[in-house]
This record gives sequence, structure tokens and C-alpha cells, in this order.
Amino acid sequence: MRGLVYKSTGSWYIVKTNDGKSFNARIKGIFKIDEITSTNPLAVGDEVEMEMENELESTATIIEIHPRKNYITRQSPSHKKQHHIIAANIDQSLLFATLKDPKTSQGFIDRFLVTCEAYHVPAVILFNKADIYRKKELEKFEQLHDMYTSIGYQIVRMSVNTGEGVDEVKDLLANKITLMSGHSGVGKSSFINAIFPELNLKTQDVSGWSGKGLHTTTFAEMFDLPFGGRIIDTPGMREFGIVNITKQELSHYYPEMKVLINDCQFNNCLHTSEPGCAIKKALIEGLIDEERYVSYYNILESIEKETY
Ligand SMILES: Nc1nc2c(ncn2[C@@H]2O[C@H](COP(=O)(O)OP(=O)(O)O)[C@@H](O)[C@H]2O)c(=O)[nH]1
Ligand SMILES: [Mg+2]
Ligand SMILES: [Zn+2]
Repeated sequence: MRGLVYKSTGSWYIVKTNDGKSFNARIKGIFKIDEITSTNPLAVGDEVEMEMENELESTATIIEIHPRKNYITRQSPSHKKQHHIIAANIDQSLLFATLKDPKTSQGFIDRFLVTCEAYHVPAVILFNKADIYRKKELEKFEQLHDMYTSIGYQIVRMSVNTGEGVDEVKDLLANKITLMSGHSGVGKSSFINAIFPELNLKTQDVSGWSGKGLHTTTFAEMFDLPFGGRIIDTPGMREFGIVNITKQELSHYYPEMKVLINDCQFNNCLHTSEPGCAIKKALIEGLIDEERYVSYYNILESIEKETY
């Protein structure tokens, strides 16, 4: 029987069949998956084939994984060369960002966008907690809004507290598998609770004192939405490590740079100090955002370090 992985807790997986039955499933045998080294063979969103183990106990054995449309990984915090697959077969990714309490840096947003571009996952950026933005944050929002929309990204100004933008985001979720990401404390669980109160996810304040917070928030989990569609909550995900991207590739994942790279004098141009660089020229002319170039440069440097 065929099923979809909803949660992974290490060696056990919660897998749901098409008719909505949940199984506790384990892997049997060795899985050869793509050509990547990952610390987890299966992830939330994977389509699998299972055999019933015990019908009464709803246990099953996973015998096969179906080919993935895409997947998103992050670097293992302890082994930089290894990655951990966060989720597979994603239709889109929503990045929850905030300009205050806490402040999401543009560098973080850009790393996220690069990861999405590299894995072919469409991305939308949500600026939550708009209710507490003052003049400074509102100006910053306008600037980021204009810059990101000019290079093709969708931006939503949102507040779970006042409801601003919530329906707009809810509409984006219909009939899709959506990965929710962003720093802890930006309002992901609050948003999910606002559109689907029955789920009653723990928000930060509660999990903080329950003592279970850290433990229960390590694994990504998928939820069915009552109005169609599924969301994947990724609690505790502090950052995306950029994995498997070469220095040469990086500018391909900046849409505003990608359209210019054929105009560089050298076809292996990294757009730092090479002569005849079309990207540097566009930067000087103000056609490429300075902060975007800074984030490009920082990611480029981090790739350099990892490759010795
Ligand atoms: N002012 C304000 N606070 C919010 C908003 N959304 C969430 N919060 C608060 O931010 C904190 C963290 O929210 P939570 O949903 O746990 O964030 P998560 O870690 O991303 O899941 C909680 O105290 C929420 O009440 C919002 O739109 N405005
Ligand atoms: Mg949360
Ligand atoms: Zn160049």
C-alpha cells in the first residue's frame, strides 16, 4: 500500500494512506536514495510503499520510496558535510520573517531564497507582526517589499494578532504542500493556530515553560488542512545551511544576477574582482541591491571555507 510520510521521529515514521489511515512504520533493508549523503533516509512528504505488519496495532514496514519531485535539506550542525533532509515533494515554501521581536536579517532571507532556488521550490516571504512595526520598520518593509518584488518574489505583510494578510496567506495554502520556515519566535505556530484552531499547536510561550519544548520541536511534521492542502511545520529550524552549491553556481540562484551573467567577460566570473563583470557594473549603476550583493558575497565566502 502507498502512503505519505507525515512525521519522522528517528527510526519510526507516521505514514498515512490515501484513505486517511495512519500507520507507525519502520524501514526495512537499505535504501539507496538519490546520490546524496544524508543523515535521514526518509523525510516528511516522502511517498512510500508499505507492507502491513500488524493491522490491530497499525504498524507497517516501508519497503520502497517513490522518486522525489524535490527536497530541502539543511546542514547537519555537527558534520558540515552531511545533510539532513527537512522535507520532500514540496509545492512551495513560506518564509516567516519579522522586522521586530525578533528581527530577521536580510542575509537569512537570502540564504533561504538561494536554497529554494537551488531545490526548485517557489518561495513567498511573509513579514509577520506588522502590528508592532513603527516608522523605522515600516520604511524597512517598504524597501524590502519593492526590492524583492522587483526580482520576482511575492511578499505579504501580515499580522496574526490583527488578522492583516492572514486570509491572503491562507489562500496560498489551498491544495498545496507548503513548507513553513523561519526563525523560532516569528509566529509560525500562532499562524497555523489562527487558520486551524483545532490543531492547537504549542506556541513559544507555552512550550518554554513546559520543559518539553526543545524535545518536541525537533522534527518537522505535516498537517492536513481542513480546507484542502497540507502544511509542514519545521520547529526549531535555526538556519538553512547552504549545501551542495558550488561557487560557480551561486549567482544562478539570484534571479537578478542570473539574467546578467552571460554579459560577464569571463564565463567563470564569480563577480568579485574580475574585469568586465556585468554584475559589478549593475551594482554600481544601482540595478542590483547592495544588500543582495553583500549576501551573495557572504555566501560565496562560506562556500570557499567549506571546500578547504
Ligand atoms: N505582536 C505580535 N506577536 C505575535 C504575532 N504572531 C505571533 N506573535 C507572538 O510571537 C511569539 C512566538 O510565536 P510562535 O507562534 O510560537 O512562533 P514560532 O516559533 O515561529 O512558532 C508568541 O508570543 C506569539 O504570541 C503577531 O502578528 N504580532
Ligand atoms: Mg512553533
Ligand atoms: Zn561577473
